[in-house]
Amino acid sequence: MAKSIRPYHQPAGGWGALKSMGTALVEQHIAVSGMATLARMNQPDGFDCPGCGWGEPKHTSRFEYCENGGKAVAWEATTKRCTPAFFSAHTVSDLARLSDYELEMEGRLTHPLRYDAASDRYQPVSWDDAFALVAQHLKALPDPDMAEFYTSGRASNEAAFLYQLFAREFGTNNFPDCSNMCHEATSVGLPPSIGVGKGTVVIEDFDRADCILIFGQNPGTNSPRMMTELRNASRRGAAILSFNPFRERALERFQSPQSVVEMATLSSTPISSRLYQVKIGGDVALIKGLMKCLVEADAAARREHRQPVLDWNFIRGHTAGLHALLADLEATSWDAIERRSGIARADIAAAAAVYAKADRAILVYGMGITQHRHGTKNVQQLANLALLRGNVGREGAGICPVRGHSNVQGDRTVGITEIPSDALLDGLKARFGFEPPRAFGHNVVAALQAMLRGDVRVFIGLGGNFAAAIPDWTQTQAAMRKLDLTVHIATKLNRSHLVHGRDALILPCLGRTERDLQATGLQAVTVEDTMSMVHASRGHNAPASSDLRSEPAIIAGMARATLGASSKVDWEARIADYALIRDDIEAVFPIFQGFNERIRQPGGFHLNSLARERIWATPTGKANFLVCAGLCEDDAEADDAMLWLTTVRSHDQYNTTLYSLSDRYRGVYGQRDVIFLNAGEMAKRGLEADDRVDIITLSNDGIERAVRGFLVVPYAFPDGGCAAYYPETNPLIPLYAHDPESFTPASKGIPVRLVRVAPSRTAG
Ligand SMILES: Nc1nc2c(c(=O)[nH]1)N[C@H]1C(S)=C(S)[C@@H](COP(=O)(O)OP(=O)(O)OC[C@H]3O[C@@H](n4cnc5c(=O)[nH]c(N)nc54)[C@H](O)[C@@H]3O)O[C@H]1N2
Ligand SMILES: Nc1nc2c(c(=O)[nH]1)N[C@H]1C(S)=C(S)[C@@H](COP(=O)(O)OP(=O)(O)OC[C@H]3O[C@@H](n4cnc5c(=O)[nH]c(N)nc54)[C@H](O)[C@@H]3O)O[C@H]1N2
Ligand SMILES: [Mo]
Repeated sequence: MAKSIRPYHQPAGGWGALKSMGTALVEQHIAVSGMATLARMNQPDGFDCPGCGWGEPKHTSRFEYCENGGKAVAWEATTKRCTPAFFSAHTVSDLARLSDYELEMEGRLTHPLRYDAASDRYQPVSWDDAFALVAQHLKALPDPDMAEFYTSGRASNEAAFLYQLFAREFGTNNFPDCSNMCHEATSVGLPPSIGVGKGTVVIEDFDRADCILIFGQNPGTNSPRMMTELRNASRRGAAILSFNPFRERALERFQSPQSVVEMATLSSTPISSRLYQVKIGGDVALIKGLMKCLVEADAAARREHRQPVLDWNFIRGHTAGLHALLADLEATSWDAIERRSGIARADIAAAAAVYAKADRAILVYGMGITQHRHGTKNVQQLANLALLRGNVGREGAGICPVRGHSNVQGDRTVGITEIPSDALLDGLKARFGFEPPRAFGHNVVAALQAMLRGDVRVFIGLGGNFAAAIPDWTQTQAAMRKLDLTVHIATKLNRSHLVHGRDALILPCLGRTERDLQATGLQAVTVEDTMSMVHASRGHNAPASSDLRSEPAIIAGMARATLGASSKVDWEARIADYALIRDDIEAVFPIFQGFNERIRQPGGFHLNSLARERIWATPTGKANFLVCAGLCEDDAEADDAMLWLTTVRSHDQYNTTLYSLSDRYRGVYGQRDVIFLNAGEMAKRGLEADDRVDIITLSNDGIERAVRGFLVVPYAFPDGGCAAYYPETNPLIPLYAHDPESFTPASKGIPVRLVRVAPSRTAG
């Protein structure tokens, strides 16, 4: 697609979405078979969409998929193959010059590969030799904590459980996880507040809510199936308010590809009643402003003997800490709130009035909230806002963190965590009879810090694209190259396979759309969505190559080779029949009681969340209002030229996977090296549309971090901020720029300055 910038004026969704999905199928050479595959997606007997973690309404509708789910399936079900012949034709240094887009467009990996330093090529290796190499390196470590076991959130519950079992029997709790870069602020922030680290709503709650607040989340792109709920809510007359620096198109107007009428008449549904363009990092200020309005309105209502605005029955019966919160709100000036949030007091008051009027409200949020140095504080202030009106543990109301990967939540539930509870470790010990390590392990930031210190020798990645997803590439990728062994269990070639250790393996696995045949027959796996619904997933496609193995089988192969005969786990039996793994999960985690039985119910089953029942598993036994001092100005240097940079996803990418170089809803075509900022900020810097700039981090450790030659795109964006795409801007994110509580990298709040590139450099 030719490079251009053309503002988009259509509603989101609609014919553009169908056309784009069709193009994705054709590009992967699967137009006809692709449609058959899609028909099985999210159906009772089919596979779970490998795209996002949004829930499905009971798996009933005939075509329960969306544009981007369709692209995720096309990406996996492609007929293109990346074979040993391809690797023998290219050195790894050559491959490193290809773009991320080109690497993945080579298609599905077909054969296990081992890096050969003499020829600088990946060469075929047998599965047994690959497992033996893993074992050799792991057994050579003086300390099991010198290995890192990374997980990306597509792994099934069965694969994730076996993976943590292997690593813990081997002797470490080092589980850096994609979730550490994603919703960790939720996992850390919500438990002290409401007693669970997950959301409290189920999908049916969206049918009953009067009001939906959406903070820092872009559903039209990243969880398009959520648009069905939002569209229905909007048509019922529910108020939808969005708080986002971008005017995301799908938050304004949506044409449902599943509505015959909208598609035929080219009509569409307005989504947000109002969109508030909050400044980058201004959410704590905004939320404190909203709470201040509620408290003021409540005082006025009580003076005038009208119905109170705060839910006093709930507050008195179920919460602790209100007085400290009130004192903090009192001490926060409107001046400071307006300055930091970028939203006028009158506008905040209008939003608060809508929220105050709603009997049942859902508070939705995404990466705009979690990926900040104050991500945990953001999450907790948002919970305060919900608690003030008793919007937790009631039908049609609740807190809804929208998870990313399709099973990232399940992976955590079944034990992928670097900070295991005693209950988890005791459960493993009781079931398997080995002594699991008790010391806490590494999250992503800690793993990278350990690599930089030289304290890590082996990295194993269960899916994902670690080297591209992490911050601070120049430093962190250099550290990865010094490892003794890197192992990637993957479906497609990506950057991480090229940023390799001295020894390196690529182990190709089955995808979710494919048949998984083991000794006792075809296997199903299970996943948990963002609403805590657990259900089975069965692939129907023929595997991309006869040399692929399933993720559980690869993990078992590594485990058997490493732990040998002394292992307490019968790995073969579990691979022959995954139902045995589910029995293990049930034995270790009592909430999975009746697991194998319950996944036979169509639509699966719900993992109970105590907060939904207003049982508060917190130290006070109550839901806690938690105070954060100030407005989270973070520690940016006072610098006039400074802008906050937020790194976001385009409409045509899945994390580090690029489906194309365009971003339809933001009007960007054929390119990704662009930076969005507003006319005022451009004028201040003497910039014009089409200028190119270097983006330079205001680092406080003396290391220069820059990306070069980005095209300036004027955009109605709040003052003081700019936006660019992830992962191209990951070199700008210092490893130290993370939330000190959850260790989430601050991908949505990096202080930068811009330097105009001399036209002579642009000309060529
Ligand atoms: N098609 C597709 N689907 C996906 C993914 C994908 O890449 N492609 N990724 C998956 C994964 S792993 C995840 S975690 C989710 C991510 O889904 P989202 O949470 O939607 O992630 P982002 O696009 O990174 O950013 C979300 C929004 O935050 C806004 N934002 C940026 N900074 C701020 C801020 O300071 N305050 C506020 N209030 N808003 C801000 C951005 O403008 C953007 O609209 O989607 C999942 N689904
Ligand atoms: N600057 C910045 N950085 C970010 C973010 C941001 O918003 N801004 N977002 C962060 C977030 S929210 C996340 S979740 C991480 C994502 O980090 P990761 O989860 O590590 O990255 P992905 O891009 O999702 O991984 C894509 C790769 O997964 C492999 N894969 C796909 N399907 C399968 C499968 O079924 N099995 C196996 N084994 N492999 C498979 C393919 O080889 C593919 O190349 O990035 C984080 N990094
Ligand atoms: Mo994510």
